[in-house]
Amino acid sequence: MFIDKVSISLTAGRGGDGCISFRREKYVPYGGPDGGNGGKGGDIYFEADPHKTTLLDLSYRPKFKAENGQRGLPSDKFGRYGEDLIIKIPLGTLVLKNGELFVDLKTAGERILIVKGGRGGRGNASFKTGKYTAPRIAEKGEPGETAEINLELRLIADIGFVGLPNAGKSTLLSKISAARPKIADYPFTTLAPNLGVINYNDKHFVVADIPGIIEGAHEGKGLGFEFLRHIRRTKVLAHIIDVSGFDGKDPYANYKIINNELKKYSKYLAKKHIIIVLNKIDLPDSQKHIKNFKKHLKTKKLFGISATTGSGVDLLLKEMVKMLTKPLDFNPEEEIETIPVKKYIYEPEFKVNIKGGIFVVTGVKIETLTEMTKFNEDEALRRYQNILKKMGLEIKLEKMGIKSGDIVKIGEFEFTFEK
Ligand SMILES: Nc1nc2c(ncn2[C@@H]2O[C@H](COP(=O)(O)OP(=O)(O)OP(=O)(O)O)[C@@H](O)[C@H]2O)c(=O)[nH]1
Ligand SMILES: [Mg+2]
Repeated sequence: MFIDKVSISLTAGRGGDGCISFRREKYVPYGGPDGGNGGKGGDIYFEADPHKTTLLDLSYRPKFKAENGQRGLPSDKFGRYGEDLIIKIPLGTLVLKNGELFVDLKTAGERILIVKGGRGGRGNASFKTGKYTAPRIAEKGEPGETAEINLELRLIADIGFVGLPNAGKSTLLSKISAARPKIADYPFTTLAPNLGVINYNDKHFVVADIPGIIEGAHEGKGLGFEFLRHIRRTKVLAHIIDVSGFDGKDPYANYKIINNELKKYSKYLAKKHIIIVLNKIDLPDSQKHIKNFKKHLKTKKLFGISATTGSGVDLLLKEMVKMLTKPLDFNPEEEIETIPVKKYIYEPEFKVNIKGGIFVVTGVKIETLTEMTKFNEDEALRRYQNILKKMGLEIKLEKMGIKSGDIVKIGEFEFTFEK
């Protein structure tokens, strides 16, 4: 099965907690602090794998989590790092992170950090200062970053085949490459894109054969526009037209139908180099239709071929190579219009909203600090309060009219406010 769109959620590993411990040595009455830091949580990466052609396996597993870091240990031992997780995705996959375009993986083996593992909490050894020689304080590990990811595959090909169903697109692909797509005498034989590699006179290029489109595709008729995104990166389109006249329709009318649909899909498709291929010239009525076609399109080069017998195919391949070297007046890679533009929004360190009498505080920094504090330890609590004070939370709450006994909520934690 071919799957080209999936949503998954990622959670990087949480950092390990810091350790509180004091050295115990023979004949030394009070050893110094020796609690080690927790290990960092595992990161999650995406890697572009040229051997993958579908997102199918990811659609079975919507949630991924990297390993947590381990807690710090006495004798200044650091906790072990959580293992990173590397998820392989097909070349040509657009990665949207929390709704915004994050990266477009186009190079084989390219590896990108998507969510970062949490920092390990500091152990009490690292809180030691000159006047503070025996700290009983350690941090909890930082939570791993999380993200909602949408993946959208856009195959990487140089030439795209377009045309009505049954025009002979898959037959042509099988003639010029080692690909063996399904071919049959009824429309919509091809239900998912096929890729084929072509070697011609020491030139290599990739062709994408996509399902046929029909009149009204822009309104969702037939298979609609679903697969056209796979030819958006291509430089050249080969428009395959059946000139046997078998469907009772005039091939030139069919040509105009497809052109019209392509324009409705994107103004860029019509700006690519287009090769017009008149197929099935081995069939008796074809010459009549070709003549008619030429009358309408005097200025354009036309390539008459038979995908079955192979006649005319060599000239067509030559033209394909020529068109691939000809520059386009736009970059097809820049044509990714449907993707929302990244917005940079200034965010204050924290925000306070009153909800049902509760003072709800939000903000990444303040929530992370809260997550990492061990509230059952006096020193940790004191440090936490000091930092909040420095950030100006107390002043802000007082301005908003907080009174002793009111409830303050930060992340998952709730406190009773006391002056
Ligand atoms: N006589 C003749 N028949 C052809 C030629 N090319 C393709 N056909 C036949 O036309 C039919 C449709 O061919 P396909 O290659 O499946 O057409 P397609 O464009 O891929 O069709 P969809 O996948 O439905 O979009 C098959 O029965 C082919 O054998 C040709 O050059 N000559
Ligand atoms: Mg086909």
